Amino acid sequence: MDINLVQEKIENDLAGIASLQALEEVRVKYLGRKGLIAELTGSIPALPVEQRVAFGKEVNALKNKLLNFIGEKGKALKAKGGILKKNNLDIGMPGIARELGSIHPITRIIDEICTIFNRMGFSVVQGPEVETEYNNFTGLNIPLEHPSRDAFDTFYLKNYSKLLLRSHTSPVQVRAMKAHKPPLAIIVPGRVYRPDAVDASHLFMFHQIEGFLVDTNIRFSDLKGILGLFAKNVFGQDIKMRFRPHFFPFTEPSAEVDISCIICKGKGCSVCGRKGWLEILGCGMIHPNVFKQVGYDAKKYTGFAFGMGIERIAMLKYGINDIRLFFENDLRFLKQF
Ligand code: 2NL
Repeated sequence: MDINLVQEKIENDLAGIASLQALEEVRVKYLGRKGLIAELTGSIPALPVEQRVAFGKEVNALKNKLLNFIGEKGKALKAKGGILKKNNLDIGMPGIARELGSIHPITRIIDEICTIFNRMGFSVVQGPEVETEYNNFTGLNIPLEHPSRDAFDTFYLKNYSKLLLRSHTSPVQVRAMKAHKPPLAIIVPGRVYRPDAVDASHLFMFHQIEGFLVDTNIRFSDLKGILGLFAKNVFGQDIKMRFRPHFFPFTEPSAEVDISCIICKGKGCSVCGRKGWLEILGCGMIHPNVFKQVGYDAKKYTGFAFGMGIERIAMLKYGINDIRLFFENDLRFLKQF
């Protein structure tokens, strides 16, 4: 038997050992009572006399090498096990999977709409939810006798008769116009509050995005162009759009904007009430009285403004039929966005 070949084989065997159990198996295989070293020692008497001493020395050297290696390897493996034990670390245990959150559908729509207007040069501005009666109504040309000023339609703060929870985001725009001179292009997302009874299409709190643009020579056609780009970006390039005359105290002329129904493509279905059209927002040319309130020269400047309810846009876009779903924190609903 060639001792050198045996040694090579043993070295290969030992190299891959990673556990005390595997090491013990190798020890038995080579050093055990019926192991290789015992077999080699047993073969000595059968050798020619002149070879016995030299062969015996080689077997002995191999045995010592093995004992030495197994001893060292055993120490190393035990030390490694000790560290794992001390830190109470079980590297075989499955990890803790962290659940990923997702963006709330209302936040998602706000981000999307702000990005669209941002690309067209509008700045995003936010403002306080507790407002003055002046910023919420008077500055917007809403007359004293207007029903929206009634305590049934606006939350007034107890003991602060001039303060209220804003019923639309327009007061932020009044603030922006008072703070900056034209040209100005701004959109305002945020929460608004109205004392409505809660049902599938009403809440006492919801979200709006309003926008306006003021400069010299701004015309209704500019408004149509901007809103057309906006609606196509949100609802798809193939939608049609129509403007119906309407009335708002803060714009003149005013309009409500419909898009062709995204469900039935205008044929008429239950979502659009068989009309083929879905109302998405209100808009108009800013009333000269608003310009007067904020100190702009109404002869020099013109501008447009628009406002929309975010929940309504989200419900149309995602096919949601109950506004309450947005605020019930039911993960089965929220995880879909
Ligand atoms: C709607 C309609 C609208 C405005 C909001 C506005 C703001 C200023 C001046 C003039 Cl500071 N107008 N905002 C104008 C037209 C319509 O909202 O149905 N919103 C949900």
